Amino acid sequence: MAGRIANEQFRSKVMSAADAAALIEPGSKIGFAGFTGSGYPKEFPVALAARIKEERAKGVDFRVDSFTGASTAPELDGELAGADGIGFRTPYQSDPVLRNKINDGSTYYSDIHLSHLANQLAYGFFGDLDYAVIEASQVLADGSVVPSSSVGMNRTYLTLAKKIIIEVNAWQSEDLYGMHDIYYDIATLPPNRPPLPITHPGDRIGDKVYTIDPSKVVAVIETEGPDRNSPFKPLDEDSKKIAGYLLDFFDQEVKAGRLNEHLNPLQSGVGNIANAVLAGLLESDYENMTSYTEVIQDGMVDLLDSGKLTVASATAFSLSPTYAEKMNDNAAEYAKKIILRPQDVSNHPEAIRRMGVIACNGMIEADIYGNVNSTHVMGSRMMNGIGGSGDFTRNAIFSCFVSPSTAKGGAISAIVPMVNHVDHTEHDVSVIITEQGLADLRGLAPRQRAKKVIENCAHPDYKDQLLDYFEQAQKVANGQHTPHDLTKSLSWHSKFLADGTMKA
Ligand code: 0RQ
Repeated sequence: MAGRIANEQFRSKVMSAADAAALIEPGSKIGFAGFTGSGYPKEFPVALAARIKEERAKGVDFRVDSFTGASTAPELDGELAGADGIGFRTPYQSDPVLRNKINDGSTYYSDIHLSHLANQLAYGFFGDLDYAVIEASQVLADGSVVPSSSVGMNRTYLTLAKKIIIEVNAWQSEDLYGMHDIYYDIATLPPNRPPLPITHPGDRIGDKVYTIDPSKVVAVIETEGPDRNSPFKPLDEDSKKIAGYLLDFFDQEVKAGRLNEHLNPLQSGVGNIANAVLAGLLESDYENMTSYTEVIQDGMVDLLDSGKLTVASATAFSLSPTYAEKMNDNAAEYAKKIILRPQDVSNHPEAIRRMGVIACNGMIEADIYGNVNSTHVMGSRMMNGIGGSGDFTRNAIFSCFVSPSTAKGGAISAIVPMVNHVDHTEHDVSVIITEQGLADLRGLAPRQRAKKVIENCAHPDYKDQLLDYFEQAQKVANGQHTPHDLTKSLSWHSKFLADGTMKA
């Protein structure tokens, strides 16, 4: 392990996770590394959760404010939430224990676009950051810090925090060195920020390492735990159908001359449908594709291996355990084709708009007019968060949303009269796809969209009910642009809460 910490000043700070956790004061604001289950600190949060429980047993109300890159893992969000230790949390999360704390009201959660957080922290909207707790794959002799399997918010946390704690994880490959691209000029606040000089997903514009102030380092912890990602489910028929419709849509766009035969850089969300789309691309005739996205999942690694994808830019891995091992074993090779960037660069609207990225993300529900809800269940309950979906959706050349047409065994329709929460407005959504079909909403007015969404995307069990609503809305609305019956527009959700089904 000595080889992983080549700098004497850092080596002199090596201590146990419990000793490092003892440094933290109640109410501290901590910026943690971690993005979609990769590159998060493995031991410090567990030790901090243990300390919080001990202090609480003595009557001390001990909570911290937790900032991350995006979702993390049971050792971080799960442990700290389980100890009732998180007072405030931002941005994206997906841990079931934390989700419960947010929904029972014991943790405040602020759901921020992933590309916005660095700016907002720098402006001081969240107060001063006390600690950065970051995972590294090694510390070089000159004191520069080599990132591990995610970059996320780390550059910002290391720069803004008063004190730094580093976990150096020997499970992460040393060959990750060279894969990262840490761009610092973006931290220059407007109006003096220079243009983002990315014109191709493969462009490298920054450093391979984090440069930090060594006097801020108060603890270094040696770890060797793996990233905790779950395996993908085998591809089901609905996911394959949805992927098929999307690929047909790409073919249509190529024929129409709006895309060339390499497609534009692809952004693909997380989850099984996104993985099915990537598997579909592997079988397709498309060659020399590129990706400008947020996370690299298994399907993207397969595309890189096949040579069909030439380069992938992201901020983190979101790999199954088998693929994470494969990445570690071959990191030097993959570093030639994969670039991991800070999330304010991977998700930057300027680059997404300039390169005409094609965005494809999951949704909870869409309404007949094309508004999309990615985050809320029945109006009030948080699922995960908006993540990077908004960064990509508004700025992409085409923004696609995918979902099965029903949830909870058919008791919920994913196509509703009015979404119970809006994350992506009708102005930003180009295409909606369910296993029933694809609705291309481009160039259509709201009432034209409604017919297409109901006809092409709704489940047969809900089609008549939606048509009835649409007809009734046109009769009673106070205008015919986006007709709604305000006494009924959210009645499907309240019916589900009362009766356990949206079916009339
Ligand atoms: O819940 O597991 O309890 O049954 O939502 O649904 O169908 O498995 O879909 O895993 O792709 O997630 C929008 C949540 C979809 C995700 C969302 C319930 C359903 C199930 C999951 P159960 P599925 P997915 C880049 C892009 C926002 C962030 C984003 C997401 C659970 O895609 O978080 O896009 N997106 N980031 O039963 C009630 C409905 C429902 C519903 C599904 N209409 N009502 N519950 N569910 N539809 C990546 C990052 O930013 C990191």
